[in-house]
Amino acid sequence: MKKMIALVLTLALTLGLSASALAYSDKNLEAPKAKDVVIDGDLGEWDTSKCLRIDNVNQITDQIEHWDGEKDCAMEAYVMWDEENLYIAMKILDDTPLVYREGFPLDELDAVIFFLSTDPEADPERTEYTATDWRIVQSAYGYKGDYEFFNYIDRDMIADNGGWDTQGEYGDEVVFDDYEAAIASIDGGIVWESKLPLHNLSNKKIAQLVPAAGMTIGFDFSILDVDLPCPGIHSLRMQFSSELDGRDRKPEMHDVDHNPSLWATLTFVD
Ligand SMILES: [Ca+2]
Ligand SMILES: [Ca+2]
Ligand SMILES: [Ca+2]
Repeated sequence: MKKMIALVLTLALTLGLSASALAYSDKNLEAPKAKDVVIDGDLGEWDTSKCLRIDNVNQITDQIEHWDGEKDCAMEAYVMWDEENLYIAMKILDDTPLVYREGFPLDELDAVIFFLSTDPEADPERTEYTATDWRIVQSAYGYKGDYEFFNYIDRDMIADNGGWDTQGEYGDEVVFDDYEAAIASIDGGIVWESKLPLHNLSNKKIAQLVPAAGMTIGFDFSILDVDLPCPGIHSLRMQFSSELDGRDRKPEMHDVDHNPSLWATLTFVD
């Protein structure tokens, strides 16, 4: 009888766990409505009471041996919205921020990645990207207080990408129209403020997302950190939705690059 109970419990636990792991993570970020945001690297006009944090060892999905704690790599991110745009700001702690080298793939440098679905009705249990799932890599190059920004939108994992193909994979490219960004140095890192017009994530086949209060979408966030770019060195990677244990970490263990059901969520609020 005890064995039977144990078996039933194990089964229930297994089913429960696999169900929750395959319908977005419980982690959620609330995005307040934007009012008069100026993209200048100063977050004085932002509501920073709602934030997501990436600062925990459980969130490392690659190169755990290269993490020296929060001073090395950690971040807070904030999102705000209006009907036409997402505003995304980050406070990044990094002892050597904005390591960039021309010709390197952006995901082997200092970068951040936004993951989002532009379809609020998308099935949270989907285990493959669809045309309305986006993996957007952002990086920047700074020299004497001036910054250049680069976007890379990876669509290679999507079977039917709706005619919106991969762009910016070789770096040194601003893919988005009307994209605005600004960076300011802070103690131990940087503040990065940006505006992403949502018309960029649409075309004749892919409807533009129009945020509204109360709407929830699939969403996630990565930070990549490298402090010395050498060929073959991969960045340390941390993922908002990840809760991995142990010292053996590979991105495939929490494969948000291919499986949106592992993502967290974003809720638009007033
Ligand atoms: Ca500002
Ligand atoms: Ca670092
Ligand atoms: Ca770095």
